[in-house]
Amino acid sequence: MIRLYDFPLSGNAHKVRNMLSLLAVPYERVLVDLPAGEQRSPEFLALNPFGQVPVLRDDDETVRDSSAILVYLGRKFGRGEWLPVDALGEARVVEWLATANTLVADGLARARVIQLFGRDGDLGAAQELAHRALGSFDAHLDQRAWLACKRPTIADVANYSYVALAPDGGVALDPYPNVQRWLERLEKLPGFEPAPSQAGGPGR
Ligand SMILES: N[C@@H](CCC(=O)N[C@@H](CS)C(=O)NCC(=O)O)C(=O)O
Repeated sequence: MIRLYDFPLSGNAHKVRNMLSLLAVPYERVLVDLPAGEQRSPEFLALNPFGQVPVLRDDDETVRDSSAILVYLGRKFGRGEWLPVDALGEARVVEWLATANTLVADGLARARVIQLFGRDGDLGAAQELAHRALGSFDAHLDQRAWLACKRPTIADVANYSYVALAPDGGVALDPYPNVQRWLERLEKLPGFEPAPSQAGGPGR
C-alpha cells in the first residue's frame, strides 16, 4: 500500500496527490502538521532528513522530493505514457522537472509562501521571477499543448500546482493566455485533483 506524508496546503504535496489521482492509484494519506513543526520530529526526519513533505512510502521503500516521487510513480504506474522511455523524451521531461525545482520554486512558490504564510523573503523579487517564468511558459506553450511531449507527462504535473496557485502569491495569470489554456487542459484530464488555492479561480 502506498502512503503519502502530506500537508493539504502544500503545492509540492499537491503534485503527488494529483499524480496518484490521475493514475488512479489508491493510497493512504498521513498528515504532517507543518505549522506545529511535526516535520522536525525525529520520526519524520528518519523518513526525510531535510524535514519536508511530500514523502512517499511504498512498502519498505521511501522516496522524498516531489519530482523524484513523480518519476517513481510515472515509471511504476504510468504504462510508459507519463514518463517516456526514449532518450530525448526523458530528457525533455527532466528539463521541466528542473524548471519546477528552480525557477518555479524560487518565484511562484516563494511568492505564495511569503504572501500566504508570512515567511521571510523578498515578495517583489519572487513575483518578478514568477512573471519571468510565466512569460517563458507562455511563449513555450504557444505552439504546444503540453510542456515536454505531445501528450501529458509528469513534467506537466510537476509544474501545474504552483502555476495554478500563482494568485495565492499575488501573481495574476491574465497576461498568459497559453498558460491558462494549458492549465484548463490539465484540469480536464480524468482523475485531475484541484490545487489547494486560497485565492480561488476556476477549477483550481
Ligand atoms: N524540493 C522539495 C521541496 C519540498 C518543500 O518545500 N516542502 C515544504 C512544503 S511545500 C515543506 O515541507 N516545508 C517544511 C518546512 O519548511 O519546514 C519537493 O519538491 O518536494
